[in-house]
This record gives sequence, C-alpha cells and structure tokens, in this order.
Amino acid sequence: MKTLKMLAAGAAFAATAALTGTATADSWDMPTPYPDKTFHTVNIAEFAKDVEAATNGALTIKLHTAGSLYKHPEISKAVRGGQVPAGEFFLSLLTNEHAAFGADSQPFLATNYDDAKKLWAAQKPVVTKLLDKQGLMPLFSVPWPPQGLYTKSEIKTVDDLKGLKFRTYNATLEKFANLAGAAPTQVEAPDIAQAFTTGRVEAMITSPSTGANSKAWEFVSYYTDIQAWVPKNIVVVNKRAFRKLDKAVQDAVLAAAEKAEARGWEMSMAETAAKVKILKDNGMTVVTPSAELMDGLKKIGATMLEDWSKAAGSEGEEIMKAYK
Ligand code: PCA
Repeated sequence: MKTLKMLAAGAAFAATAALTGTATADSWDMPTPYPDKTFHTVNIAEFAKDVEAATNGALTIKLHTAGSLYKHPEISKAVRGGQVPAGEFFLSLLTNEHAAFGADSQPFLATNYDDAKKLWAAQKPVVTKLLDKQGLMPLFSVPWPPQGLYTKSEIKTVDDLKGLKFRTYNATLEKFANLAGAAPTQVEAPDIAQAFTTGRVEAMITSPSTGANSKAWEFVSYYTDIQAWVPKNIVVVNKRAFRKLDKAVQDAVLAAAEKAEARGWEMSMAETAAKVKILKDNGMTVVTPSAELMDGLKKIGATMLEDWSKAAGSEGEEIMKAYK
C-alpha cells in the first residue's frame, strides 16, 4: 500500500516535471546534531528517503549527523546563511535570539505529551513568524521524552543537588542547575559519556533516550523520573533554497515533513517506556521522586517561568494565552 502510494506520488511528480520541463536533480546537505541511533536522526533519515522516493530522485538529502558537518550551535546559522539548505537543532538553543523559542524548555510548563502538543500548537505560529524574519521556514518539530534526573546517589531533596558538577545542554537548563545550587557545564549529547568518565560532570537532566544511548549505567546509578519538561528539536529549511525547488518538489517536501512530524511524535512516545526499561535492565535504580524534591524543583520552575514571561514579551503572552 505504502509502496503503491509512493509510486503514485512519484509518477505524479514526474508528470508535473515533464509538463513544466524543469526536472533537474538537486542534492541537499543537511547537518544534524545527534548520533545515528537517536530516534530523531532515524526519523529524519526516513524523511529523506520519503522525499527522494516522492520526487523520483529529483531531490536527495544527504545527512551529516552528530555535529559532523556543523557543530550543534552553528547549525541554525549555517542554514540562515545559506551554507546548507536545511538542518536540525534543539529549538530552545535559539532562546538567546528570542525567549519564545524556549517555551518548551521551561521547567514544569508542559510535562507530558498531551500538554506538549498543546504547547507546540501555541508556540508554532510565533516560532514560524520569528524564523521567517531570519529567512527560515520550519518543516517539522519532534519532542524528546520527558526529562529525568541522572545521578550517582539518590536525590531526595533539591539540597542533594548542591555542588554537583551538572551536564547541561542549553541556557535554560544551565539556569535551572544554578538555581538548584549545582555547577553547570555545557556538553553536547555525543560527548556525554566522555564528560562523565573524565569527571567533568557527575549528574545530568535529559531524556531516557539520551541516557540509554549514552549508556548512563556506566557512570551513574539513579534515574529519578521527574518529568520536568518535553523539549523539541526542529527541522528548518532556508526559504531561498526552498523557493528554488520546483513546485512539485516543494509539495513533496512539505508532505514528507508532515508525515515526519506525526511519525516522530509516535516514536518519541514509544521511546519513553522502552528506554526506561533499558536503564533498568542495565542495573539502574529508577526512582519516583519524593514530594519534597518535586516541590523544590517546581519552586525553581515557577521563578524561571516568571523571568521567561518577562523576557518573552508579547510573543510570550501570545503563546501562554493560546496554551491555556
Ligand atoms: N536529549 C538531548 C536534548 C534533550 C534530550 O533528551 C540532550 O541531552 O542533549
């Protein structure tokens, strides 16, 4: 069925291309920040295959994963500058450009998939407008599983986090760690294992996915299921590069993107339980957080949300109004 549909889409494309007489083959380099095994990367590889099939090879997308072409913090700039036509990055990395990009990384604002979906519906129009000003267009966005706490010993209260060398992945998490009294250090996902084994860090907050993929059991023993936020990756395209494509190819890219977003959310949801099981199977203690710990963390979250609202201005208000 799927094959038939793809053939039909390919045939429709070939017909359009023949009509307009502009069938030329394009090849896009696309940088992504996370390793090949990461479900986001798997989903994007599938997206690339879908585009190639639907356009009969008129557009091929070559992935450069794990920060191999551009380091993670450079990817959005490379797409903006037109060095590459498309790329993936962690959406809230753009918080330094506008706080609205970081709504999904605010602690305890949206902590499950239903709320994350509502938050994305509220955030997407704002993100689309802001990206448009940078010459970018979102193709699709997919969440990580809810973020949990990885430590060497059991954490019963926020006080237990004091002084811990804490791995972070964005400015919001860095602030969270600081407010909890920990000592944050920014480390990209592919470098997590090394940062722990060399003693640069000793604790982190991330998803069961990233924990399992970096074999967290080799350097920490406890996973506390705090479900603190559900942050997203986004795949964007340079608008100039997109406009250069034939209409039929553009349509094929947008259709594949829509499919990739739906598939990515499904993959993310399936990932949560599967990866927590892997943590357990490898000897980690999976802990339900104490009420005291959650109270303390939520207090920090409330302070941060106030600061975020101020920083995000009218765009932040627009998001919060739509979300509530
Ligand atoms: N994994 C990525 C971002 C959020 C997540 O779950 C990381 O740890 O860098």
